[in-house]
Amino acid sequence: MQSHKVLLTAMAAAVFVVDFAQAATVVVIEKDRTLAPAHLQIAQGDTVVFRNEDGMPHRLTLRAASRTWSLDTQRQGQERTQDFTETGHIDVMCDFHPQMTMSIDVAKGLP
Ligand SMILES: [Cu+2]
Repeated sequence: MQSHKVLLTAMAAAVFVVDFAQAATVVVIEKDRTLAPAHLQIAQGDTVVFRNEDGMPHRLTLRAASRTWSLDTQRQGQERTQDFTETGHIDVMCDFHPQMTMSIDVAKGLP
């Protein structure tokens, strides 16, 4: 009985470690021609889901120091998922609505 209890404790500790190291997923909402939040601080390896809750299509372009790329056009209700594996600052803008901007800072992840 005692060894059973020790095993369960070890398993609980292992689950905690996995949870702690797991990358986070953050949702950015596109609504009323606005990206919210306007600024995001995430860690290396995190994922951002851009969700169009607007009544019009949007297409996001992301500019990092090393590259610029665009996500596929999003119609109402559609999502685009982006993983961020490199640290640094990224400016996000909608190609159709240039006033629609936000920024993301990717910090170094936990070792
Ligand atoms: Cu747009």
